[in-house]
This record gives sequence, C-alpha cells and structure tokens, in this order.
Amino acid sequence: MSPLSDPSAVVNPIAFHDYHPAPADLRAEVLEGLAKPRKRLSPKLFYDAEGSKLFDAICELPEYYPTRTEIAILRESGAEMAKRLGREALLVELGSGSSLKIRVLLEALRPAVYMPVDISSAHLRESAQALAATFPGLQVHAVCADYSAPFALPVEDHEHPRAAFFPGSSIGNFEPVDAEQLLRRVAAILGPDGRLLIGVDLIKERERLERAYNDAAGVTAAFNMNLLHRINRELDGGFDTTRFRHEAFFNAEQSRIEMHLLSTCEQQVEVAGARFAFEEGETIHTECSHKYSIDGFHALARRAGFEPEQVWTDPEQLFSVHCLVSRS
Ligand code: AVJ
Repeated sequence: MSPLSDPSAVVNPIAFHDYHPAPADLRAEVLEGLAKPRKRLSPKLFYDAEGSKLFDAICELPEYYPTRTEIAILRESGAEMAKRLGREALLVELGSGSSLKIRVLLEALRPAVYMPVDISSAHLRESAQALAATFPGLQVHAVCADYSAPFALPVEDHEHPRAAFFPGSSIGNFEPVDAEQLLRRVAAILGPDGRLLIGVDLIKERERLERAYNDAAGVTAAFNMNLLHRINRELDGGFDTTRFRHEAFFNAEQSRIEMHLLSTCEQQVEVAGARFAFEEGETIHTECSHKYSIDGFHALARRAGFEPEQVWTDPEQLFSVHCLVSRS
C-alpha cells in the first residue's frame, strides 16, 4: 500500500492555540537588569537565533554531559516510564521539543494527544508540525503560551490520563522557591493523579560541573558573550566585548552553577541611551543552573504537591529523570 492510500498514515493537521504571551521587552529588561546594584540579566535572553544555535552546539560538547545522559536514560527506561504515565495519555510538554528527547518519549509512550507549550510561536508551529508528520494519528494541540505564568489547557479532556514532560533540567534555571511555584502550577494543570516526568541535573564533583560550563572549545563562553552582542545588535549597545570575559563556577552553598560576564577593566557602557559604569572585576550575573540531590529534589516536589513515584539515573549518577504523581 502506498503511504497515501494507507489511512493510518494520514497526518492530522495540528491545532494551534495562541494565548498571545507578552513578547519579551528586551529594552526594558536590559535597562532594569543593568541598573541593579548587582547587575543581572535573565537567561531567557540568551535564546535569539544565534544563541539557540550556540545552545544546540553546547549540547554536543564532550564536557556537557546533561543532554546525552538524559537521552540515554530515556532510551534505556522509556518503556518503564510509559507504564507509569499510562496508555493513551494526554502529554503536555513544557517548552516544545524539536529535540530527540520528545521523539524518544513519544516512541515509547504513544500518547493519544501531544500538547507542546512554548512561548515562541514560529518554533512551536514548526516543531509541532514536524512531530505530527512523524507520528501519524497523533493529535497535536500546540499551545503558544508562557509556561512560567499561569495558564489553562485549551481543551476539555478528561478521558485521557494526564502527563507532563519537562526535560533538560530547565527547572534548574529557577530559584528553588520559583521552581516550587512552577511545579505547583503544573500539578494544578495535571489534576489529581497526573504524572510529571522531569529531568534534573544532579550535584556532583565541582570539577565535573565546572568543566561542563567552561568547555575547551569556548562554546559556552560564546553563548554567554552572545548576550552582549545581542544587546549591541538590537539595542544599539556599546559593549566592547574584548573587555568582558565569560565566568562560570559552582556556588556550593546555593548548589548552583552561576554564569557571569566579568568586566576586565573599569569602564562605562552605553545601552539604549543610558550609561552604565563597571568596576574592574564587576560582573553581570546571567544564569543560575541549580543542581539537586535526589532527596533534595523529592523534598521540593513534595512541597509543590507531588509524590515522587520513581527515579531513573545513569550508571555514573550524573543526571536524573523523575516520575512524580500530583496529589491536587
Ligand atoms: C538549558 C538551563 C538546562 O543550565 O545547563 C548550558 C543552559 N547554560 N550551558 C543548563 C546552559 C550554559 C542549561 N539549561
């Protein structure tokens, strides 16, 4: 039978639900962040076209273990995870995956409905369409929304067990109290007995952690520095990028990798008509990537209204994937 005459091979059109998330106001965010006594910029600002490319390159680096380790865990234990999440599930993905991870999970889980939630409309539409084409028969509801703010699912659906997928240790970008609040909202979306499958990077030796954010090829440095290039491009900024350098270190007390852009001299920089002074050695804090122990993450999950059900790791215990059950 040719693909066209095989009804099971027909690609469903995707449904697109646009909640019109407020577009990031780069100018306002940058002016506000640089005016703080301790200058800081949100890691969300990394991901322009160039930054997204650099992030993809980071995921391929030998030193950056999280991506390949999480994929290996999904491959190894996908069948067990699928059992936990249930048959014919409605699967919500926080941040939409053009990546291998969601494909590995869809392969194992075969949900009835796939609902990617992403703030970037173009990226969401493209990746949702690509997945609909690879998984004929899968109902795809793409939701353009900011998942870090409250939102409701666009469909009244109570016939399928609900599950959510939040890979990549993206939860690590949030301060623990904000991470807790986000998980609480996910629990509310899932309702009682919903499952959350979430990837979390684990605490490990400082050397291993710091190497992952200070790669030999300098890709992470370029990713961090791209924020200054972006401000120069989009806000008519005057950053001399030869006078800043990438800095990343493990803050053990707060259990997080911190990324900064460090001013190598005393200088003044103009951005969008405003002037900012830097001391020599002063930094702009650009990212926190929190690392958890399994017990520490379980405690956070419980505070957010989940009960830990199962956890999978790799043989070196570098990374963890948790299945949590919502109580609310
Ligand atoms: C996408 C937030 C999970 O924290 O490891 C990688 C981003 N920053 N290298 C991480 C990142 C520098 C990444 N997350």
